[in-house]
Amino acid sequence: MKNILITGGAGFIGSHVVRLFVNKYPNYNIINLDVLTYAGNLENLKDIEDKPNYTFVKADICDANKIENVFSKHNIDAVIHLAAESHVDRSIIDPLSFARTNVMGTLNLLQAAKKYWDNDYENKLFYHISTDEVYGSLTEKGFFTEETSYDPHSPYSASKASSDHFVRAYNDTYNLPTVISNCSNNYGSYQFPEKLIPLFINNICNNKPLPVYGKGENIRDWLYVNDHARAIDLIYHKGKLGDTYNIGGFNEWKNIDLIKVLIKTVDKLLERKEGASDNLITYVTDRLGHDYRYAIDSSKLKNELGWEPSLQFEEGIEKTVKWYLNNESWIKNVISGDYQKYNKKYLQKE
Ligand code: NAD
Ligand code: TDX
Repeated sequence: MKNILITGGAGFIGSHVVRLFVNKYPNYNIINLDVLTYAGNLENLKDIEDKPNYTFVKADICDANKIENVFSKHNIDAVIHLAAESHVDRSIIDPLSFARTNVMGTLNLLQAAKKYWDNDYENKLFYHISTDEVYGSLTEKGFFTEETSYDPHSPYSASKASSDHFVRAYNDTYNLPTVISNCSNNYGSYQFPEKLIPLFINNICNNKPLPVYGKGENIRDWLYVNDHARAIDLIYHKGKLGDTYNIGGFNEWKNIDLIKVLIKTVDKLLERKEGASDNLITYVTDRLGHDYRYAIDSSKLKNELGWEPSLQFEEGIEKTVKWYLNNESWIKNVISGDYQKYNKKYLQKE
């Protein structure tokens, strides 16, 4: 049995990674460590919570003593680190909590791994999950490769860049076996409805305004969350120690064009007249320091490890919209805050 600590497993991407590992690898013990911030929802993992190879631990990655205890109690062999404050708009309002969790929290985990593994690094791995935003912003041309210099602009991306640097420093300085991946924007089920896609799907359903920042001309590169989880599985098992892998779908969309696809898809599935929701588009003040364009070159991951996205965007978006329409109670619980009751109920059961 291998004991893998996955941090942030109650969040959007983490829940997909936990589910994939628990179901695919019955010989791995998956320890999901999450402090359950506003973004952590144990309901996301309802279908696997009773599996024998799954354990949930409520803990803050900034609590060094607790993290050390978790390493020794569960005899941790590997870490897949996703826990983070992840929303750019929140980082503009409250940069300090991003530094605390994303920088200090990551450092705590690195320290615990270094101390607990104590130079016996055979079959050990610290896998850090990061973002394409660390590379900054592109103009019309070019892509982020693994060699692109870091140039973060928001407090969120600056904190993620800092955590990436610390992970590399532990590899360079102490030989800690690490690997990093930097992924583009994810979409899919269980995403907290503060991010563009779930927020807008919900607003279209409920005839609420769609707040488009600036002129809606910023460009993002979108990847289906299950394809990110598949890439993490592959990099965890086959990635070269000390290396970085970019993950992206070569799938760039101008925000306003993506929003039109969302409107069309929701209206079609709700059997509304074509164009019925177009008037919901509302241009609002731009995000401060809004990065213009992200675009990932993921050819290293394709050429070295054979990964490719499994879904075309139109198919992924339709699946995603259908999921939110079929899981109205999930989204209602998240918006009303009632999902916290599920978290409490689950913790009482523990
Ligand atoms: P999310 O906000 O949905 O989930 C984050 C999870 O981390 C939550 O469950 C939260 O409770 C937990 N958490 C936060 N602070 C914690 C702390 N101090 N201790 C323990 N747990 C804590 O985020 P996400 O979108 O799933 O992103 C996961 C990771 O992937 C992040 O590191 C993010 O930077 C990275 N990433 C996200 C995207 C994206 O498009 N969402 C793209 C690339 C990379
Ligand atoms: O209400 C909105 N209106 C709007 O125009 C929101 C929430 C967003 N936007 C724009 C801003 C961005 O250009 O849509 C684009 C996408 O916004 P977000 O969903 O907030 O994502 P982004 O800022 O691109 O960051 C995401 O991708 C990289 C994740 O939140 C990060 O965690 C990840 O690292």
